[in-house]
Amino acid sequence: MPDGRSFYITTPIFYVNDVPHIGHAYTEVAADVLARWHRQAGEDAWMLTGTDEHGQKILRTATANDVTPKQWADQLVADAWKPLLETIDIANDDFIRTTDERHEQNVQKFLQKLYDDGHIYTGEYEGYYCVGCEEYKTEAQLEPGTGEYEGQPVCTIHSKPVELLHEKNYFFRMSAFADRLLALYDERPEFVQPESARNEVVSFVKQGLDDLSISRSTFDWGVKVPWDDSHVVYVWFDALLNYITAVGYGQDDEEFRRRWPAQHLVGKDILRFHAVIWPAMLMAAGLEVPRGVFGHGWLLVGGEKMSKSKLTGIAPSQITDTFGSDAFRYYFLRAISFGQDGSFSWEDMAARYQAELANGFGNLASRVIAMITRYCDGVVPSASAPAPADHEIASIERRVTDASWQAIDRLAIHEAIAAVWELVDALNGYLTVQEPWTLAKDPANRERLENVLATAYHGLGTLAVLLSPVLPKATAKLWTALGAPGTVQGQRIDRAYEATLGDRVAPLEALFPRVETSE
Ligand code: ME8
Repeated sequence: MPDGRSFYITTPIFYVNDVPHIGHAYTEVAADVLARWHRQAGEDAWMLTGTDEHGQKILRTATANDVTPKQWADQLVADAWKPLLETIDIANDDFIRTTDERHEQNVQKFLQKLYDDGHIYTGEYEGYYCVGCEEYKTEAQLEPGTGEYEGQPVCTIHSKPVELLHEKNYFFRMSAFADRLLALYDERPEFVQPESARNEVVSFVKQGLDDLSISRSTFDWGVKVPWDDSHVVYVWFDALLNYITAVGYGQDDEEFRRRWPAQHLVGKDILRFHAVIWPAMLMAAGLEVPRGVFGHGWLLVGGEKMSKSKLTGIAPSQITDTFGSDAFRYYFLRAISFGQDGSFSWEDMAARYQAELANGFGNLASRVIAMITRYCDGVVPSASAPAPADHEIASIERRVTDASWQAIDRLAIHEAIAAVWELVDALNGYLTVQEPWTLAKDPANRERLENVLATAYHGLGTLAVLLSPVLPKATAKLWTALGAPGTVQGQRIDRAYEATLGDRVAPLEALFPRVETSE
C-alpha cells in the first residue's frame, strides 16, 4: 500500500511572453490528475507549476510593450497564467515564479557550489541562437528559410530566423557526465518515458556531450552570476532549478528531503533539457536525479505543433465555456494516448461529450438516482440476495480499481480512464439486461428490483471515487446525490469499491447538460 509515500509531480514552468493555449493546459491537467490520483491513494502528493520569467524572449516582449520585464511578467501571471489554473480546475500545491526571491537566491547558491567545485570555467562561444527556444542550435536543428526569411537559417520548431552570437561566457562541464548519464538510462529504463523518448535521449548522449554555456552578458534580465555581476545566468539553467528551489533547496533541508526527487512531465520539445542537462546539473551538485521524466506528445494543428508564435493557439476557455472544465480534462486525457501526439477537433470533442460523458456516465447516474427516488422513495435498498450478475458487477469494480491504479502508477493516464470506463459500460449493460423498470411493474419482483438498484448504486459510488481526479466537479455533485458522507476527494481511490456510501439519495441535475452542436 502506498500510504504516506511522497509523490512530487511538476509541469514545465511556462514562458510569460504570451497567454496560455490548450497545449499548456494539457500538461497542467495531466499533472493535476496524477497528483489527485496519488493523493487519493494515501500518498503525500505535491504538485508544482509556475512561470519562467527571465531571458531575452520575455525582455523583448516587455520592451515591445513599453513596460519593464517584471511589470510584464506580473501582469501576465495575474491576468493569464493563474486564471488558467481556475479555468481547468487545477489543485496545484505551489506556484513558483523564477523572479521569486526563494528561487533567485538559491539559483545563486547552486551556481556558486558548482563554481567552487570546479564544474564551471570561462570560455567563448559562437553559434546560432533561437530566442523562441532560448537555446543555441546545431546545424541539424536549422533549416533554410523561405519567403520573407529567404537566405537565413531558421529554427525548425519556431520557423523564425536564428541569430549568430559570439560571446565570452561561463561554461558548465556537462561533457564530463555523459558516461554517468548513460549508466543512469541503462540502470533505470523508466527514467525517461515513453520508450521513444528514452531512445532519442540515449542516442543523443551516445554521440558525446558538449559543455554548456550557462551565462549571458549582452543583457541583464536574469539572475546575476554570484561571482561576476556582469553576467546573468542562462535562462534554462535558471529555470530548471525551479524544481528544487520550490521545495526548500538551499533553505529548508527537511522539506527538500521530504519532496525531492520529482516526476517531471514535459512536452517532447524540451525533453533534452530535462533528461540530459538537468540530471547532469544535479549530479554535479551531488544531488539525487529526478524520479523520472515523461515527454508527452504535442497537440497539433494542421499537422504542426500548436504554438503561440505561429498564432495557432486555442484558448482553453473557448472550450470550457461550452463544455465545462470536467469535459476539457476528460477529453484530452482520454482521446490522446499519453506520450503520443494528438489533434483537437470540435467535432470529436462534441461527439465524445455526448456519447461518453452525457449518455455513458451522466445518464447512468441520473437513471439510477431517479429509479431509487421513484421506486424506493429515495431510500437506498440493500443487496439481500445477490444474483451472479450482481457479483459480476462487484468483481468488475475491484478489477478496474486495481487496473486503473496500476496504469496511473505507470503514468498511462489514458489506460486508467479506459479501465474505469469498463465499469461505466458494464453498468449500462447491466441495467439494459436487468430492466429494473420492468421489475418495478410487478410487486412479486420486489426483492430482485432492490438487489439490482443496490448493485447499480454501489457501482455508481465506485465510479464517483475512481473518476474524481478527472471529473472533480461532476463526481462531487454525484457524491452529494448518492447521499454519501464526507467528500468524494476524501475517499481512498485504490480501494474505491470499499467507500462508505449513503442510505438516501438526493436529486441530481444533469451532470453533462445538452450542448448545442452548432456552438
Ligand atoms: O518551454 N502540445 O516554456 P513554454 C502539447 N519555459 N504541449 C504543449 C504544446 C503543444 N502544442 N505547446 C506547449 C518552456 N506545450 C520553458 C520550460 S521548464 C524548466 C522551462 C506545453 O511556455 C508543453 O508542456 O514554451 C511544453 O513542454 C510546454 O508547454 C512549453 O512551454
